[in-house]
Amino acid sequence: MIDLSKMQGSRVAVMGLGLSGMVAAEALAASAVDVVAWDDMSDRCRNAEARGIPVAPLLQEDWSRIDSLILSPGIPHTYPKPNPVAQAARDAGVEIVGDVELLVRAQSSARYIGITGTNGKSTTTALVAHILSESGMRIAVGGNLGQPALSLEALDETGIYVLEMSSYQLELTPSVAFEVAVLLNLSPDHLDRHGGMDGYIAAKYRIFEQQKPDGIAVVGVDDSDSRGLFDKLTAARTGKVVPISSSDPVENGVYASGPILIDATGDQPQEIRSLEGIETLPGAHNAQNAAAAYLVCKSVGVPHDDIVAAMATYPGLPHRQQLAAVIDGVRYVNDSKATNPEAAAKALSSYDEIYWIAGGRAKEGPLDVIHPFLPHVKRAYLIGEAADHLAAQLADRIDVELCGDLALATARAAADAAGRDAVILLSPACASFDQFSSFEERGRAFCRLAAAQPGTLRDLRHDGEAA
Ligand code: UMA
Repeated sequence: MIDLSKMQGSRVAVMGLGLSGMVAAEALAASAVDVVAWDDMSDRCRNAEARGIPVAPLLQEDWSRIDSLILSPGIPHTYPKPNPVAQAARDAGVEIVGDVELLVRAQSSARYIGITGTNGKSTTTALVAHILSESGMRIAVGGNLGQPALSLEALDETGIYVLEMSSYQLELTPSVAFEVAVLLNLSPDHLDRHGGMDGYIAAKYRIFEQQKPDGIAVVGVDDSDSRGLFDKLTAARTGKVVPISSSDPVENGVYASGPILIDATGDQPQEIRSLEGIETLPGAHNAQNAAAAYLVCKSVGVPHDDIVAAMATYPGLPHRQQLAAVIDGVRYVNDSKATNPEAAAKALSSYDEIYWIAGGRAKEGPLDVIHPFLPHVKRAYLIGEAADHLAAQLADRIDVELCGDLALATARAAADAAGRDAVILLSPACASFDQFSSFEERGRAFCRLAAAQPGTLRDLRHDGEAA
């Protein structure tokens, strides 16, 4: 846990006692900072009190006595409308920051790598962390990935924080100067929180805003919004802005030609390696993730050969195209993290013969991003609130079956795929909250259902494939 004793003498309010807020409140209390915390869920307040954290309704506080509000990333402070506590802080001129900002202020001599983008940021963050630690560097990895920033180990100038940064967190981290900052891609997501696409892009742009002149910006150029941001950044600064692409050659950048990664940052384009056979990095989108990870690791001094070797041993992340089970040759792939159509399209592009389980609570994003990959789909098994809506959009293109829940969908897909060289893919293109508490719970349920299907289960532990 990070020592925040530099903040002693100030009075700090913490709003939101979920994963990140609870750790922030604990770190402040443990550092003898005058802290007061609140959550609108009473059990979270009770939990905090049991841990020795002072709890009180923040709306009743005297805001003239408070120096900072530490706001959880999931709590709105602008759109669709500010949470009343955030509004009270703003009215009183109190700064509103997040837990990552406190980390950066406390560990000011450490090095920072930041990774954002609509899709692929968790994989890229985990891949960078894997390569850096395999090469012997001292690192700590977290942020939006799940490990709250203030629960990480304290690092000095010999260590690197590798942080996945959401648009929410970027808005609450005004002073971070990333040595290397990555923006992978942009597609509509969280638009309600940013007042539309322009606000979302502006939040993502913040990852570059405090970079020093020698900071490196790595930017995906495969979608028009990211390309626009690349052009803006190139025009706005003298530092290095390096493009990456999963599909087209880019000058002075890194790109993929099929599964082969190519480094074109030098005089002559050089082959880095092929990603073929690395089961934890399937599909063109992972080529973009690997291109970004290569550039990040090269920029902080990891030798080329070490990067190439470590990519092959990347263990993968649960719920992101995770190979959950193989039964009589049929592969069950858990991609529960694909909560929007854009993310599901990436998984659908990665396999040839797919029995696709989709549905849940519908999110933003047009379904037509999926259309190019529907020829890979033998049949779709639709679940949850969005099932009828998805069926209406897909039925004239592919075979669909309304299954209601995940158990029936998995059983129906297993029966249809039996005896084929096929993938049963849970890539829902929807949020999980209609039937599960989180995408993780949905993914775990799918893994259990997969392993329970009839047939001979291959032991993945000996392959190192399952997370
Ligand atoms: N709350 C209130 N009043 C409100 C709204 C919320 O009191 O009006 C309380 C809730 O009761 C809850 C807390 O605030 O206790 C919510 O906190 P939070 O939603 O910010 O969630 P945390 O548990 O702190 O998790 C956060 C990130 N969550 C979000 O950004 C929504 C996690 O990212 C992150 O892993 C974690 O910090 C550790 O850094 C998750 C996420 O969904 C994975 N991120 C979004 C995404 O990836 O798309 C951005």
